[in-house]
Amino acid sequence: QEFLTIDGIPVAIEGEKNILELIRKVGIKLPTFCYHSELSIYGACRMCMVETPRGMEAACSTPPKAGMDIRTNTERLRKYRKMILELLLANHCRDCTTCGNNGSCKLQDLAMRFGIDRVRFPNTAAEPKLDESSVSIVRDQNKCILCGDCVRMCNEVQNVGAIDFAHRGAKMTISTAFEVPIAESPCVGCGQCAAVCPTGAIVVKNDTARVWALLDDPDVKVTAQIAPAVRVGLGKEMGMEPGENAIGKLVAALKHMGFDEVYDTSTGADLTVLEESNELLRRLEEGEHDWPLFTSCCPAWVQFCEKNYPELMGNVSTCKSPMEMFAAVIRENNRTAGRRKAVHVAIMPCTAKKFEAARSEFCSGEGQDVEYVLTTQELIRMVKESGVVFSELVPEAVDMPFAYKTGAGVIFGVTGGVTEAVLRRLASDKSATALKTLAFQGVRGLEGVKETTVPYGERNLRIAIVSGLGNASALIERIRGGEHYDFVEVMACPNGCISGGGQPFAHAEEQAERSEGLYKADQVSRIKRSEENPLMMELYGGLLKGKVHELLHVEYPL
Ligand code: HC1
Ligand code: SF4
Repeated sequence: QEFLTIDGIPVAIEGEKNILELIRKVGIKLPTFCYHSELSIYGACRMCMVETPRGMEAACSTPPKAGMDIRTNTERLRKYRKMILELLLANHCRDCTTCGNNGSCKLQDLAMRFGIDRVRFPNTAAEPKLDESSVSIVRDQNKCILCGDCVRMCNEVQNVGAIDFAHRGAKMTISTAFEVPIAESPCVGCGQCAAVCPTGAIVVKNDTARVWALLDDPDVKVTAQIAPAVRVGLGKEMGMEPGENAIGKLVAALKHMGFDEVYDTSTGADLTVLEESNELLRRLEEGEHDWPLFTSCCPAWVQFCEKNYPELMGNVSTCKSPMEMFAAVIRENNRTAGRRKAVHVAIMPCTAKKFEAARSEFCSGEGQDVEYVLTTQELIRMVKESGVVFSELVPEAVDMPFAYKTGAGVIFGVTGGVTEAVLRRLASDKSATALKTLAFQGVRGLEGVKETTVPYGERNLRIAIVSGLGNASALIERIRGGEHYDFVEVMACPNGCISGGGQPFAHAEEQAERSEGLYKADQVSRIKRSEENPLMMELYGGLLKGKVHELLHVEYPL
């Protein structure tokens, strides 16, 4: 075993890539702007400098060596860190109280932590330079500190390449190609750049004011649906444990804020399971299709496919996403009941859902089926604004007539969940043991690429589950190279919706807790298979009769 010392204490080296990981392992919160373990090392911000006998070194880009003597908190380092912060603040706006990232900004946080009470240099910050062209995210170049986290996320993890560094020296910025508005770039609105941005340079588009206005209108009935991943994504800001399931409190909070009826998107997911399994079965019976069948519930993936692999759009399931299936059913229910003006709002972990809601495919004569999408971050803001103490709310149940859901619909929020739910539907053995065995057949876990083979009748179904668009691209290249898959689940965000761009930012440990939270919710669900949801039988025998195609399926332009 090899050791080095950190602030005089011997620490074992256990395969860490850099000394930053070792320092954090022993519980020292070394500051960084540009370090994310899942991204390549950039070493630009210099906040993680430490002293070694060789001098000052950036901890993120220094591999550990036996015998190293590392100091993390010397007078020289403190001065150095303060200087970096002051220089950043010298050309950064100081509108913290009105910034979209107020309270979750690393620059603000570190300025406070290192006691920056004045900046010795004149402020040269330029006026805000907003790009509001996207329905999902808003960029303000003048709040950018050039850490490059967004660029590496968009290029390395998502393989989208919508943004990059442009110009040199003091003129350096992050830009789209030819500086076109972000909505005209290859961006798919996944929001992962906003999730890693340490300042307010990229934030989630804020629709809270519009929803408040709606809630105040007595002539409008406002309904809501809550996505699977939202319930486990609230975290400490709402007084919850990481990954704690807060669905009951969420319903109570929404009711308090003025929503008339609140439903669970998991009910919509049950519809998706039934439709998607039918589609797969039909394709298997017909046998002449191009393979595989790709899932369609993630709007950033659908847009990525449209923009980059249009020839594969015929392989993308015709199922609407659970959010849109459910919204169409709710609209139809309101129509047949002759209800007063009704507007539907979806609470999602996802920034791309804002784009999905606005697509013409999901609009009827009455407007968008989902009028507004609020991300988890926006919902947290609204709850805080309302004054409700979330942690003290008494949990409430979702409303009739759509109060039934299954565990299968809840696990949609984590990578592999859609596949597991579909396989539960397809399995001929409906025993509890078969259900448990399925969970151990390679569908669970937070790896970016999972593969499994499941027997079905005479044949074996080859299945791939990918999260992160970079992983999707790599798999598509293998499929183009001749590899065969029957079914492929794609979620654009690494780990699936639990890590959606609209969720509060979470490190790997908290993401694992969110995943655990959804599987626990499934475990305590009385009904675990979508086809056993009593509401499904009622819907197919009633409201959906003769309308399955119209309400539950979509034709994206090929
Ligand atoms: Fe998702 Fe889905 S799982 S896409 O990640 O299929 O956003 O949570 O609501 O629609 O159900 C998101 C989550 C969500 C849909 C479902
Ligand atoms: Fe790239 Fe996603 Fe950000 Fe768009 S939203 S710039 S695709 S990371």
